Amino acid sequence: MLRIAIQAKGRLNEKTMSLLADAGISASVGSRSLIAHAKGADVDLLLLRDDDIPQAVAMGTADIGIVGLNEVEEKNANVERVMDLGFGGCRISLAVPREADYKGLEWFNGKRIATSYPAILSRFLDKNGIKAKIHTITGSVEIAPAIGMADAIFDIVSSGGTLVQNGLVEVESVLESQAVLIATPELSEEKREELDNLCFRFRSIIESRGMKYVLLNLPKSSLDKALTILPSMKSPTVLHLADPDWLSIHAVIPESQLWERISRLKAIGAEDILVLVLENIVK
Ligand code: PRT
Ligand code: ZN
Repeated sequence: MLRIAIQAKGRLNEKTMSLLADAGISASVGSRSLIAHAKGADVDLLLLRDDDIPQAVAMGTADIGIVGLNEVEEKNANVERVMDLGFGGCRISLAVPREADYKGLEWFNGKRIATSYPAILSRFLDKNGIKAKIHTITGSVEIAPAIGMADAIFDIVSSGGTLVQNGLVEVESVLESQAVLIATPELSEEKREELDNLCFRFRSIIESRGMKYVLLNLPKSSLDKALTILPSMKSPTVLHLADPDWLSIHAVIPESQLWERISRLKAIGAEDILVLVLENIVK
């Protein structure tokens, strides 16, 4: 049985639960419970604050965990980084007041920087030979310069909207983060097998995200042109129809290219185009 530590509530909770559900692991989680047994899989979910997940996994309290890479790096936890999960994307950056005369990292010498990520920041400053004073605060880091608590901040940035609202400008991105799957360093052979199985499911789910399955009918004479338009995992599937002049084509297309490709296919005579949601790509 695998015990998986996940964020109890917060930004990563919903996407984590939906990834687990797509992989066949669902649990009804009561608002106060710390542990839940999953339905349909031999798995326990341990519901924690994200800050506590790296250590819980490092200590073996949980076998594996899903958490932002930023937390893993901050806690410097002794865990194996098993795979990137493709959600919860953000970066941790240094930002300074808009009016600052910023020309480069040396600006930070002698300055006070507010952050909830002192370990990552201090490693970065040391590496670059910058001597600054780190103020560790939890929550609302972005208001520190305006209230005179700090000269700059080091915080998570996603869209950048929070920085703009607080009159700050991002000057240095230090760590690119996303949700990652981590594992305790000494998994038993049996648990390693369960983990491999889970990774296999996660990979197929992640790969299929953003992909569409497209079926269409095409005049036989347009096949060569269609093959140059259609990307696919190997090459598109081409089937004969009862009408000898027509073919049925099946292909997997990234969502971002879908409409552009479809309009080019229509231009060469494609008809009856069906676009289907792809649940899994199993390789
Ligand atoms: O209660 P618990 O301790 O578990 O949660 P938490 O409050 O510490 O973390 P939570 O739920 O806010 O975030 C969990 C994880 O989501 C983080 O550790 C990151 O890995 C990831 N993540 C992704 C983010 C963001 N995007 C994000 N935008 N975490 C925080 N933010 C905040 C940021 O702190 C800043 O205040 O959003 C603001 C910036 O957003 P933009 O879009 O305005 O730039
Ligand atoms: Zn937290």
